Parts: sequence; C-alpha cells; structure tokens
Amino acid sequence: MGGRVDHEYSYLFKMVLIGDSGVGKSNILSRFTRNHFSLDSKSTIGVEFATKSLQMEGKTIKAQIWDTAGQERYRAITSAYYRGAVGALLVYDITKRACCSA
Ligand SMILES: Nc1nc2c(ncn2[C@@H]2O[C@H](COP(=O)(O)OP(=O)(O)OP(=O)(O)O)[C@@H](O)[C@H]2O)c(=O)[nH]1
Ligand SMILES: [Mg+2]
Repeated sequence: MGGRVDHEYSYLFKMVLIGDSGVGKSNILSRFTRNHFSLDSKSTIGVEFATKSLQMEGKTIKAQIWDTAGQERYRAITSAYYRGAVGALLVYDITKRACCSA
C-alpha cells in the first residue's frame, strides 16, 4: 500500500498538430516519432497520437503529440482534443496558394 508511482519521465508535454487536410501533419509526426515517411498515407480520421521521449539536461521529457484530422467534417471532434495542450503546431503547405492576388 505504498502508493509508489514510477514515472519514466520528468515532464510530460501535450502538443497538438493542426492544419488543413493533406498538408503533411501525420507524416511530420511519424517522421519525428518513428523516422518514417509514407508517400501514400491515409487521411486521418478523428484524432491519433504518438509519443516520443527526449533527453534534455539530464531529464527525460516526454512529448505526447496529438495529430488531428484536417478534414472539415471532423472539426467539432478535433477541437475537443486541444484541452490541456501546452503548444500547437500549425502546419500548412507552402506550395498551395489558395488565393488571392487581385
Ligand atoms: N512531397 C511531399 N509530400 C508530402 C510531404 N509531407 C506529406 N506529404 C504527402 O502528402 C500527403 C498527405 O500527408 P498527410 O501527412 O497524411 O497529411 P495530413 O495533414 O495528416 O492530412 P489529414 O490527416 O487529412 O489532415 C501524403 O501522400 C504524404 O505522402 C512532404 O514534405 N513532401
Ligand atoms: Mg493526418
């Protein structure tokens, strides 16, 4: 009954990846956490997450990164996952100029 809690990290940071569909959010995450890139990855449904532990100044820092779906129809679900995040990575495709010079 000691109530001992073993943490394998000193800090846990929750981050969210947001941005339009197809800009590469899921691939940024898979590259960062697994060093993996896929040319034909599937569009994210809802939300997925992955973690990666990093060593900094002798401490273990765990990044818990939530990868949201960019498709408009998931917007209501995905925004619920912003809660508790300490940072957001806004991703966009610099080669896709949607608009607007007159
Ligand atoms: N050429 C190139 N293709 C990329 C790059 N990043 C992602 N892609 C491709 O773009 C497509 C979409 O990438 P995803 O990572 O699934 O995009 P996403 O932002 O997660 O999309 P949603 O899940 O729908 O929000 C995939 O076919 C990727 O292979 C990149 O840096 N360069
Ligand atoms: Mg995705």
